[in-house]
Amino acid sequence: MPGEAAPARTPERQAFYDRIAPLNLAPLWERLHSLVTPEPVTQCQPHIWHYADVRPHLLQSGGLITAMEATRRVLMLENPGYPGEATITGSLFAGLQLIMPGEVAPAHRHTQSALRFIIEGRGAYTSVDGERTTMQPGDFVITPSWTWHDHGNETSEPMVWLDGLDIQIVRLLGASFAEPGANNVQAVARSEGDSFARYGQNLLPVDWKPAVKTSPVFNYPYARSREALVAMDRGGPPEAYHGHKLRYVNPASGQSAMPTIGTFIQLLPAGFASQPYRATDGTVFVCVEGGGETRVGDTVMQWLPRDIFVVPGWAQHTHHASRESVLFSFSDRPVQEALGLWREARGNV
Ligand code: GTQ
Repeated sequence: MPGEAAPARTPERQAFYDRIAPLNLAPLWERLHSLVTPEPVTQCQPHIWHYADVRPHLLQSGGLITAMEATRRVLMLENPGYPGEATITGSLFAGLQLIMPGEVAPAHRHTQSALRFIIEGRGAYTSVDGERTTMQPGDFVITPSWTWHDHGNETSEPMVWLDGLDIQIVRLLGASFAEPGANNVQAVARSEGDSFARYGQNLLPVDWKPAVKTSPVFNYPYARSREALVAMDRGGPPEAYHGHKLRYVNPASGQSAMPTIGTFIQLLPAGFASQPYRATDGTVFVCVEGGGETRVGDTVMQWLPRDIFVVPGWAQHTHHASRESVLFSFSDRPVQEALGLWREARGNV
């Protein structure tokens, strides 16, 4: 096949490359095989962060710096294949954010979209463009692009959530803008639950037209998602590759709840083993309930509640649930689908 390996680098060719380098020119034929690969090639490695290992360090960070000074007190989950690059897959950022009792993470806005998946603690709030939502474990909360947001914890317990952001996508596209708010805590403009009432009940305000691509529902409570999964499990057998898997949607469009990040939740019945599967979107998973393992090649990642793990794009994998388990996940699938690039393969390679 053409392009499988670079042509020989003769002294005459090397001399030519050296002559053109000062002109900012380089020969494609030296690089073509590594740029246009027959299949996806990624630095992303499968990896798991066990919450029991991470938690003591996260809490220590609470004594090291305030949320106010840090702006966001987050320990980034850096993929070992991308050391120092603040990324968990090639395209997405993930981190664990801690808000201590009485703290505020000051208001700001940026073009990056963020998701929060609540890991520990209950009752802290995040504010999005003047509306607060109180967060419970397992809730999926959205901060849409360019919306003002501050977080606060008025409870007596530390609050921890997983942040997922499209930082690398926005950077690639050269579209990063950010600004601090005028006040640390933004004024409350609507009562809590307003968005959920208007947009989260299979109803929409008559004559309403969405102005943005992100879902107007900004908290998808775990209680609701879980209820749906349990009903599906009662209703019939799990699908062979995913168990009972649902995607979070924007009710205004039927598209993903966030334009750049796809979010999913799945129930794996006790004893369930998924069939081998791969897709081009590298995916971050959180174990919400249960316990089991995910196998990616020779790597076995054993997960318990609050553990976070990553499966690289195009890596064949299987999930094995030793107990009834719930996994939340997110990936760049909507971006790939919008561009006609997303692919999956079912069954053994
Ligand atoms: O909460 O606004 O993990 O701006 C990274 C960047 C969280 C946030 C992160 C952010 C935020």
